[in-house]
Amino acid sequence: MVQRLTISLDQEVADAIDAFMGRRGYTNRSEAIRDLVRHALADPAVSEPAAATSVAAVSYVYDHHRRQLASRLANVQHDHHGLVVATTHVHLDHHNCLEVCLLRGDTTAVRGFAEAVLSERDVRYGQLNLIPLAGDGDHGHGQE
Ligand code: NI
Repeated sequence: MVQRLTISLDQEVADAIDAFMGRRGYTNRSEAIRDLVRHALADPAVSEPAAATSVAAVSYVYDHHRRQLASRLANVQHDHHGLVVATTHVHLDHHNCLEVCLLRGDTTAVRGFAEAVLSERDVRYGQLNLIPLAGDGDHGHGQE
């Protein structure tokens, strides 16, 4: 069964959808929006109720030669040392580094960390994968 919904969008959002359609070769707006919504709903950070604590992976690529970006990103991590469980750094080529930070802690703090890192100019392909933890982070590995 198909349901028809009428939605209102800002011009900016409508333009972004059209640009997305162009890049991916969609000819049908409904189809493009349906796929975007499906994708968003598959993200537990979107579809599950907000939890007080979360685990997350923040991944991004940056050019370590740019404006002391490497040391600024390291500073962000040190400022949130209680939140950062581990960081993996891969030297992709002469300029580019891929970093993945694994976080665990207060959901608001996790989002704040991701925003601080991903809003840095010259940080590219930034992505936050956030997994809410049920029951305050204790999902009971058996009875302890
Ligand atoms: Ni590197």
